[in-house]
Amino acid sequence: MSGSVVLPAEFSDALKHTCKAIRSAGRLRVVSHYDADGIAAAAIISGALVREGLQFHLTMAKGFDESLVTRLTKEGNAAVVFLDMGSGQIESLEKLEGTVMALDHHKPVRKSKTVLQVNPHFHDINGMTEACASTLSLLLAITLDPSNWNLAPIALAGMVGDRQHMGGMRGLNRQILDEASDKKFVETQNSLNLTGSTVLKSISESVDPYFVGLSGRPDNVSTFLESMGVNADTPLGSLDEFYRRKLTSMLSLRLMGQGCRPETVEELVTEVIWIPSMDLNAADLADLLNACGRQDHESLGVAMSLGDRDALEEARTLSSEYNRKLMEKLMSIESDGVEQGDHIQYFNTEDASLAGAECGIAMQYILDQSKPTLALSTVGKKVKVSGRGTRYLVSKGLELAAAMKRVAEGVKGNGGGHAVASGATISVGKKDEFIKAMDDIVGKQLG
Ligand SMILES: [Mn+2]
Repeated sequence: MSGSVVLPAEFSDALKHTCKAIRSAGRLRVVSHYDADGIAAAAIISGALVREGLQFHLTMAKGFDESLVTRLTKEGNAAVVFLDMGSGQIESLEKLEGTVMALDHHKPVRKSKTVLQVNPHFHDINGMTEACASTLSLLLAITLDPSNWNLAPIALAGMVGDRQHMGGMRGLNRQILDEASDKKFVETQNSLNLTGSTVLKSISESVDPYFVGLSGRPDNVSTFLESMGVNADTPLGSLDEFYRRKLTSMLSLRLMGQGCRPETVEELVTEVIWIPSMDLNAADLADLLNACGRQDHESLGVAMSLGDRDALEEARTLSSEYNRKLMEKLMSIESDGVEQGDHIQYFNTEDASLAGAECGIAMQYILDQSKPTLALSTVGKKVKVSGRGTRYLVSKGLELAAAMKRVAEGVKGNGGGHAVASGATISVGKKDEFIKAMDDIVGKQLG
């Protein structure tokens, strides 16, 4: 392995075999997932293939389904590589002709005799917290050619996109971050987890974290900064130590005052990963990739990651439009509150694509911490439900995904997800019944 990344021998072997298969394929079909990690993984593999002078055709997919399999079968590819998916669909992958590879960090069903799987789970490495699809793609890229270390910043954005940086980078991700800083592709610093060209903008435009009374309200932020003697027009990074500390403690106090859980307050100061070549940090890049994915502009995300400045500007426009809509809804939740059940709280929202983010941020920063939150949006004759709890509520017995699944199926809909975040789809007429039943079952879980 190039650089100082240490891997179990079998893991290195799997990467080397995959490299060999890619080189001998001639032309490669690449399929990746449309979220930040998937787009970052696709950008890394694309960059590496271009450097190798190999031809490829990339498609970003919302998920793995039969229509994708049918399409790939019809194409009759000599070689296909799946990124951020595939290990859970091994049976379907085995039916495809040609060389089939999967770089995936989701729990694999089993090993395969015909499909080349690169998956951390096979080597006792946690794929939820220590390696994502962009981690694997970078490892493959640097196995192909160590010059591909310059793609490491994209991988770091993918890790942030999959929330693997929470509580600090670990394992393989940590190794990549350390090596990328040694090689000067990134710079790390513990600082306020905010972005924006001035202190004023960093706070007033901040959606996550959401500061009650300050987010979306530049006049209030001006007064707040004035009271501390902080110049509103200074870039956050140029504040001197004294004011930086003062600002950090005041913002922490505000988050505590608005009822945030201690783990949320702790996230205010994080290891910020600066990418000098792109003039932004890894979290910003992850946000931009998410914005591209959500609005069906994945190729923009790939181009931007590989250094296309126009693509970067376009992605910024998409992202700020998204943040503006999100901010508007959060401010209305802040001022008007939400509907209260005995054990849950809920609100209606128009844009189903924003519901999950609105629900998560409102739960974390604005609403009652003792009740999980549901966001409901009507799409045609269906109601899409996003649900969010907190890690604390999970520790108290909340199993939101199980509740959503059971209650949704009880009204002939469907639901699922994981402990903290989950979703359901039900028919419009069953909305009240669904809310009532959710309230009861969550009450039993937390009781
Ligand atoms: Mn992923």
